[in-house]
Amino acid sequence: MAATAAIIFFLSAMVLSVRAAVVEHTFVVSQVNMTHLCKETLVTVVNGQLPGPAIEVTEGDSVAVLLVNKSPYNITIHWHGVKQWLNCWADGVPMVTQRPILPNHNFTYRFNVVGQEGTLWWHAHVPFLRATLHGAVIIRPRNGAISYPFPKHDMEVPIIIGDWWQLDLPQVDRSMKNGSFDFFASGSTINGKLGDLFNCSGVPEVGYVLDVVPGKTYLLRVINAGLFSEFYLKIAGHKFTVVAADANYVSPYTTDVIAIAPGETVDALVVANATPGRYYMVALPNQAPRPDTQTKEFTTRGMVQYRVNHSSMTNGPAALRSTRGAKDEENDGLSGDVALAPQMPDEHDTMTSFYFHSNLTSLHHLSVPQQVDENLFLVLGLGSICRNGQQSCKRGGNNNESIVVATMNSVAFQHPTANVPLLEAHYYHSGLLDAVQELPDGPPRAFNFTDKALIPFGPKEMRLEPSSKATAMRRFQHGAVVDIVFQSSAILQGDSNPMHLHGHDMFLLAEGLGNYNAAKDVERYNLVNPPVKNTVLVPNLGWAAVRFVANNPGVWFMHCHYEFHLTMGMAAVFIVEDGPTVDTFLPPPPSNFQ
Ligand SMILES: *[C@@H]1O[C@H](CO)[C@@H](O)[C@H](O)[C@H]1NC(C)=O
Ligand SMILES: *[C@@H]1O[C@H](CO)[C@@H](O)[C@H](O)[C@H]1NC(C)=O
Ligand SMILES: *[C@@H]1O[C@H](CO)[C@@H](O)[C@H](O)[C@H]1NC(C)=O
Ligand SMILES: *[C@@H]1O[C@H](CO)[C@@H](O)[C@H](O)[C@H]1NC(C)=O
Ligand SMILES: *[C@@H]1O[C@H](CO)[C@@H](O)[C@H](O)[C@H]1NC(C)=O
Ligand SMILES: *[C@@H]1O[C@H](CO)[C@@H](O)[C@H](O)[C@H]1NC(C)=O
Ligand SMILES: *[C@@H]1O[C@H](CO)[C@@H](O)[C@H](O)[C@H]1NC(C)=O
Ligand SMILES: *[C@@H]1O[C@H](CO)[C@@H](O)[C@H](O)[C@H]1NC(C)=O
Ligand SMILES: *[C@@H]1O[C@H](CO)[C@@H](O)[C@H](O)[C@H]1NC(C)=O
Ligand SMILES: [Cu+2]
Repeated sequence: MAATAAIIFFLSAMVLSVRAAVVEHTFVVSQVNMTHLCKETLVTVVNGQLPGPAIEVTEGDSVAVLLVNKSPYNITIHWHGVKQWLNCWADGVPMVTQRPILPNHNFTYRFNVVGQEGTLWWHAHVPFLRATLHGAVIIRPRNGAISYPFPKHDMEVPIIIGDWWQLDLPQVDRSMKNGSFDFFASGSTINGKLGDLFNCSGVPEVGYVLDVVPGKTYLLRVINAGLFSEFYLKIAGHKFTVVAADANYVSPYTTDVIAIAPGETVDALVVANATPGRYYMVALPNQAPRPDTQTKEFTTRGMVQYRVNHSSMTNGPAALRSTRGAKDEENDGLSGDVALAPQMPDEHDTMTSFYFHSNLTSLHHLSVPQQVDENLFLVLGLGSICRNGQQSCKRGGNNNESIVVATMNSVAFQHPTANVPLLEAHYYHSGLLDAVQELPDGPPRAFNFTDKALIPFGPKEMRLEPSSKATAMRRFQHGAVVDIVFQSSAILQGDSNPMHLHGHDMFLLAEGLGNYNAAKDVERYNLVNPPVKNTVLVPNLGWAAVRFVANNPGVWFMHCHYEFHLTMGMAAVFIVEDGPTVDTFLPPPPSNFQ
């Protein structure tokens, strides 16, 4: 009894101390030279690291990050998936929620992490610079290991999939906004390392190595920080048990492949139960098949390496700690062995991703609101606008007269150009937002959204190209229940679209291939245990239906997490009005706002 009481006392003391915790970081953004593929490249990073530092918190903690900008660029940091309850000011979208942090200036982000557990991440919300400005946000339950709703794990490992770019990224952004698109990364990475599928002058690149101890269980916190691609992740000889996605628990789902789109996170357990040896961990980008334009994409790989259990070696924390970099003297006997490679899906296999995503369900039954207040049908695709504000022009890829843009319901987002951030204009009722265009409820015209004949330039798609450009917004009453059907279309391309909503999670009610058809698809909605996501992958030539409750007052960005789509305009702003009570009102800006 006494012992139990002591333990309970100890736990509650721990909870109390945990509740009070403020996790502090200083992020110095600067440019450093890094050399890969025999080429020195100037990259913008936090604290000299790529990926940047992980923020590790316990649910309920507060976070304070002092951002010191020693780069030549305007910077903001977005805490991707963090709900920012009544704290839209800290959401980090330039000119939407805050003025950017100018070179040689600094700013402190303060926010609480409440009601979320699992893996999220942070990244610059500056076009393309997030390629090198990102890191993990790890949220552990308050009561430690006993609170995880899945078998105990021995070790946690972030697995961040990314790209290696050798281009001037802000210039890539400007070019894409001006209608040219031939820009590609030079490689893919796992935890910043390209791996031995890349070499220059015959010298292979260093790869990420995860040292494992036989019999131990590893929780992989997988993040796709890439700009352009969905990825398939596999480890030869091992299975994953997916336990969470976007910091929401899912029913344990055993699979040998993880499919992950930019902006998504997946937590998966891996048991080191194979014959001790070396196993490749491979990340393969996938893309829609022809007639879609094929982009230059790269597979990357790292290694899972078993430690031999010599009697002289301890099996304790020291062995568990080292997960980075091969320590060959402790791996004797294995380094010469041939490593096993996994059989990867085809790069054009989009079904494996569709099945992975549509098989996820929430771990628990949820109370999904049944009464819907607002319905949006958002058709995602490309289009074009005339150069220099002309009324009519040649379409069909005529780069001299028109610019190809990415749209929702044929509106491309005009990134705000006023000198007051939208959130500030909203908060002070400045009138700036009165004149802005509303995001339309549906597309301007109906067509066969997923007709593959629309992909190549031609008379059929050309009729559908004309689009407009506006800082499109949508207002929601506080507490409104909103249904959105996202429909990927085939205009000029048949890409999938990872749609990300700031400040709210979404119930993913259903998804399907082809054109959404309310008459039969509403019946398929999962209102019992739908997965809860901040980023919903809308399948290529298919649709996804989501529901969310607009209860977090503020001005929230909603956009595709493919960087080229975002830059080209696949974005909008959701304004959630204040509610009637104190705890439903957006408080005034923090004191460190200009
Ligand atoms: C990067 O390398 C270039 C060329 O070697 C050099 O001129 C520049 O000063 C370096 N920049 C930094 C930040 O180290
Ligand atoms: C940085 O932001 C300031 C103020 O918003 C703006 O005047 C300036 O043009 C921006 N600079 C760049 C390089 O975008
Ligand atoms: C942050 O900016 C303030 C005001 O410009 C300055 O006083 C302070 O020294 C800066 N801090 C750092 C760490 O750069
Ligand atoms: C280096 O890369 C080239 C081209 O991808 C490939 O053909 C070659 O086998 C690689 N060499 C090594 C040693 O990995
Ligand atoms: C490794 O060795 C330790 C002590 O030498 C032993 O307790 C442990 O069970 C061994 N582990 C495995 C997986 O063989
Ligand atoms: C996932 O869903 C698809 C389609 O419903 C099904 O055919 C497949 O077997 C499922 N895969 C797993 C691993 O459950
Ligand atoms: C655009 O203009 C350039 C130079 O005038 C010309 O060479 C090119 O053919 C034009 N492109 C198209 C698609 O009309
Ligand atoms: C934008 O594209 C047009 C047509 O290709 C080109 O003439 C113009 O120089 C470009 N402008 C910029 C700023 O790149
Ligand atoms: C739409 O296009 C697809 C693919 O080209 C075709 O299979 C389908 O029958 C079309 N649907 C309608 C309603 O025309
Ligand atoms: Cu998109």
